[in-house]
Amino acid sequence: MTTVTVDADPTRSPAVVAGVEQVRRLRTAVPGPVSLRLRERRAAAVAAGVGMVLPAFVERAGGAVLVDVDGNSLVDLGAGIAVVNAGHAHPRVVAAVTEQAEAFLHTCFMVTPYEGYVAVAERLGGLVPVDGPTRTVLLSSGAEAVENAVKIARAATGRDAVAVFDHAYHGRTNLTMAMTAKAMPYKRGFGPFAGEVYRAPMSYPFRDPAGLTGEEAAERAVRSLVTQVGAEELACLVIEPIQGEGGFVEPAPGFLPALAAWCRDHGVLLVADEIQTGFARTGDVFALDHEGVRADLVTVAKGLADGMPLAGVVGRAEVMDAVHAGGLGGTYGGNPVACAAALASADVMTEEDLPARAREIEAVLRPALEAAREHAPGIGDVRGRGAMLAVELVRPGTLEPDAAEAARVARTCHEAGVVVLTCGTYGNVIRLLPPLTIDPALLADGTAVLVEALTGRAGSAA
Ligand code: PLZ
Repeated sequence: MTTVTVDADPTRSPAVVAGVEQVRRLRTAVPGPVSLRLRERRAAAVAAGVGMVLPAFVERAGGAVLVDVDGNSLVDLGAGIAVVNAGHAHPRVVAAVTEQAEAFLHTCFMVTPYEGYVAVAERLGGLVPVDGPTRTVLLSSGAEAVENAVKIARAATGRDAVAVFDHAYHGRTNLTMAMTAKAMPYKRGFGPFAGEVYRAPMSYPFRDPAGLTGEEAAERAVRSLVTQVGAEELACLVIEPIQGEGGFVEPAPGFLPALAAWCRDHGVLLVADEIQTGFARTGDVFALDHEGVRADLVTVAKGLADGMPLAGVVGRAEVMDAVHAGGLGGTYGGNPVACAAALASADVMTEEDLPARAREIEAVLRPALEAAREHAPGIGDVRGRGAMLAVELVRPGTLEPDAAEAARVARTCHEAGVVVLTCGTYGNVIRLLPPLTIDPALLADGTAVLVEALTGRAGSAA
């Protein structure tokens, strides 16, 4: 079997993170024979409803490299869907997890508390785009955080209705399915859904009429909500500052500030779902920071704990504390091992200046994607911020989504050992979410593979 090792700078030995060389190396086809056997076992034992992007079974991971069971080293430009922002198995995070696991694994914070949970709440209070004193509840998944944000907003306002947006993704539980826009695969057959959810048009510059400003798009959204339900019925407006699963839709400048102002004027709580955008991903600690917007409540998960399951709602103290004692919680919420990971993650984010790393990634990736347009007329749009970038693929010269082309590009990358994800209401968006600590040579290599997949020609990264 041939071994292909790709190092953009062969004069230099590759960086090593958590014992894993930061190179792409293919020893077999991807997926290889051992993965294919595991895929058969998976099919016979795991529910068919659980999706799979790339059936290469992982044995080890470090930095931005996944090593599979066939010995292939894959470049990870997905970070487990924007989770391992500090990189796979960051030594600080692993050490914190190990130390806590040796001390104790669980008590249930609602039964007998521990300092880690409190420390995470303190830390989050200093990070989130919320004015004044904050309070935090910790949970285990993003969907659970969104559910709790709605509970809190209803309790604090005495109102029922929830505003969400076209293309929104907020989770797979019953309420969050209702809040999520896309039927397939998230909703079809799973209703009836929770009520009192109203959907407004999003600012989507690529698909909006040319010249529609963020303020005008916000007016359009508000008009729709007022027509459907009326401001006085709305407990909260829930929005991803840059939409994730829905297609990395970045609203026009001015959209979020205008919505925030309208919410403030009408007693509607602004809930920023920063589950995918949070923790340095977009080049700021949170995506709302970009325009200086402040929320009443922020939902966090994913990058919060770099791979340990941890989520939370952080919000203005008087809003959070409107809930009666015992009204919030869960057996595992704020698990001590996950809290230890979160504290180490926050240290890494600050000490390694991950927001700056995200901006550096953008400085490499965006020009490469823009340059690819010349040879890939199907690239309708290049968008996103920081290390959350995407290309939207269309039939050349139209707005007609080309999901088949997105699937082809993703498959080509996967076969070459580069993990990329697709997204979008129409399934026609290739999204890039590399670990923020990705080795520059590895990023250059992964970018070159992607550009070649998009254009059909070999090219350099920049
Ligand atoms: N809100 C903005 O991105 C999770 C979902 C993958 P959970 N996104 C990845 C899939 O197909 O299930 C997400 C998100 C935003 C909420 C969630 C939900 O977070 O931790 O998956 O529940």
